[in-house]
Amino acid sequence: RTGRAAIGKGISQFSGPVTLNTTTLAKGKGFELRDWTRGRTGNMVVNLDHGTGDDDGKIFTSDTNTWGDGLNYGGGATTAANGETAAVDAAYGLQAAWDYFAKVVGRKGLDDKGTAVTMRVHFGKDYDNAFWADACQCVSIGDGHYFKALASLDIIGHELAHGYCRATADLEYYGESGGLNEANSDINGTLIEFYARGGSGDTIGNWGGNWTIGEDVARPEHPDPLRYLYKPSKDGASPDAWSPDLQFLDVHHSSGPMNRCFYFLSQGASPKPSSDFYTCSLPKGMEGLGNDRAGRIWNRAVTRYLTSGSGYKEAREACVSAAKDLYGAGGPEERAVWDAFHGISLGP
Ligand code: ASN
Ligand code: ZN
Repeated sequence: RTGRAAIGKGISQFSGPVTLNTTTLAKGKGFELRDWTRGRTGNMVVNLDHGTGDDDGKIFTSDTNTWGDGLNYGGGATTAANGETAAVDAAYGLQAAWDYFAKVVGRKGLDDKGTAVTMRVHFGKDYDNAFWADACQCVSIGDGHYFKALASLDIIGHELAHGYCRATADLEYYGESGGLNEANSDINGTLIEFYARGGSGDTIGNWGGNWTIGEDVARPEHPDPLRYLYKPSKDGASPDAWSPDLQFLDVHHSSGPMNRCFYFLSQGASPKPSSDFYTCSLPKGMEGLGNDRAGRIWNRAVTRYLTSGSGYKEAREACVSAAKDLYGAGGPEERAVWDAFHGISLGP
């Protein structure tokens, strides 16, 4: 181990001023973006400097332990601090996800063994995506072109949740299991955003969590989020309910019904249509459990019951079992699981 744990200050693009756990190097050598308080060998943020492939990148360093300027990186850094901004969001997002998994899901890192994770920023040129890779236990983040830098809390949470899924249910990335894999990432990405920002979820695009994915990285010329958990069909391609055709869709669309089911489980549904766009209606209506209970049920399903070939029907059984384990059979939690799945046309 090199250096000692230190506390730095960052100005992020998507979360304002943040505190970062960093490292003090030997005397006079400055600081680096390595977090010895999370990850057995220290979680790191590295600069790919537009590289791709297997490039390890260079860990971010600083003389002052102050990082970033909060401004979007527009295909080239305006200043050294501007080049650090995506690194600040990446470090902060990883901290938030790590703490969420510890406190809410009861896990030591993504694999429950505390294996360190690396965030790789400035991946490629104008790259409009971010992705998880198991081999390096790392997330790669593009600077974006159509989008802003792909470093918002929900997107980082989404990608890290792919690593968590790989270490647990390992849902195969096609057909219904692929839709559940994507939904697990959208659900946990959203829960991580709420964990870090708070809020009840009834504001869109404001400070505070929300039930959309990618709203922060959308540019004003085309401000739509990538996905809508509360009403997936708003993206023009995802279904709101389960059907046998689901298995043929792209996994980022077959995730829709599970996303909506989770929204119902947490936030409930009104029996009558409402003018509040976040309030979904179902003929029966239902009470929601809130993020804590809904998240525990979902994540117990993922860690204990779902397997690589599971589909939607297995997801319902898994969530019922998880609710019974955690809260007892026949209670409001088990009831809410049945109602939420009924809300996506799956079961009584
Ligand atoms: N950002 C995408 C995702 O995590 C990358 C991919 O297609 N795997 O779903
Ligand atoms: Zn994904």
